[in-house]
Amino acid sequence: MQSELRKKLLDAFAENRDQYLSGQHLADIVGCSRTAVWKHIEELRKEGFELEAVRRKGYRIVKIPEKVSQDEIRLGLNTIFIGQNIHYQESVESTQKIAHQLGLENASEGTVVIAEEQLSGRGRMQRHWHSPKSTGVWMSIILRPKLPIPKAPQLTLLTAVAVVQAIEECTGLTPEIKWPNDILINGKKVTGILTELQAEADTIHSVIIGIGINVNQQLQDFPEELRSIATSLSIEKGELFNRADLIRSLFSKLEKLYLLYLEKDFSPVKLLWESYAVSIGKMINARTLSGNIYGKAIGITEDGVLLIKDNDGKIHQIYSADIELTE
Ligand code: BTX
Repeated sequence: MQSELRKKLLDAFAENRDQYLSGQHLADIVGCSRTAVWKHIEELRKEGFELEAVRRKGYRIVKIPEKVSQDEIRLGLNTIFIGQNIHYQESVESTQKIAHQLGLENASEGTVVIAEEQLSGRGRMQRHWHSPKSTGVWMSIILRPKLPIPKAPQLTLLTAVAVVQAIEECTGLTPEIKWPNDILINGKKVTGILTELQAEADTIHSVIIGIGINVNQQLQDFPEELRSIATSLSIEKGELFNRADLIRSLFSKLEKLYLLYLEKDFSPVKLLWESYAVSIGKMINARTLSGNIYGKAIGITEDGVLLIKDNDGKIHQIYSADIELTE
């Protein structure tokens, strides 16, 4: 209830960004007393919002804190379910871990866990994901599609498309996707996606999609070993970006694509994915658990499996691998 009121209040400020809204007007919109409005405004101030109060005019939002808590993200969020329920913490081991727990506790679809920093952020195969404080987007989203397990990798590709679209919208940069889950700008990794499942028998109970986006880091913020392979939106564009804007855009793109996918299956998403994919048509080396495969990446299947044609003309189906472009 409290959080419903807060959402209405923030929506009112978002819709009237540069205007003063009187206490009475806000109370009417939100459906509470003027004293309750005042209390919420005090709480927003404690969270770092700067709200100007002018006699006979009312309140106006002057500055939004550079944080990615529930309130900053909700300011102008236009989704139906993704991001409507946000678990925010300053510092966590890994947002994936918390999302898994919430997944088991029947958290609603679209619930998001988000943190300013991760102390043990993880990538695929238990690799480490560098997640320094307040410079990137470190979050996990819970989806509950009614799908058979083999279709789950499609959601990784779908998420990659949503991330690329959100980055395009917020920065004007156009990243490329390297199968299956790397998002690159100028050949360097700007985002990683980790899709994990909670399944019973052969049905998906929930899909936990972990997304790590490097936003405002500068080169020296990366450890030495990542400097030649990683980048951030700020390094590429030479400006700082508001992370909450990027997150809202991502939620909106992801929700649209996900609903399209549930209605029309993978084909429309596959087309979009292919339009951003850097690896298709190139000679690549795929390091899989059962060995290296070298050849031309000729496309992905309807299931999101990568097809490589080797020098003998044999076509290999790759379900999971690290890909290296060799040209
Ligand atoms: P991945 O296995 O494809 O990539 C991991 C590799 O990427 C590392 O071994 C390292 O070489 C490199 N790397 C580590 N940190 C960074 C970084 N910040 N930027 C660029 N390259 C890096 C990719 O796995 C999946 C990453 C998902 C991360 C999200 S963050 C929120 C959620 N919580 C969590 O613990 N993981 C996910």
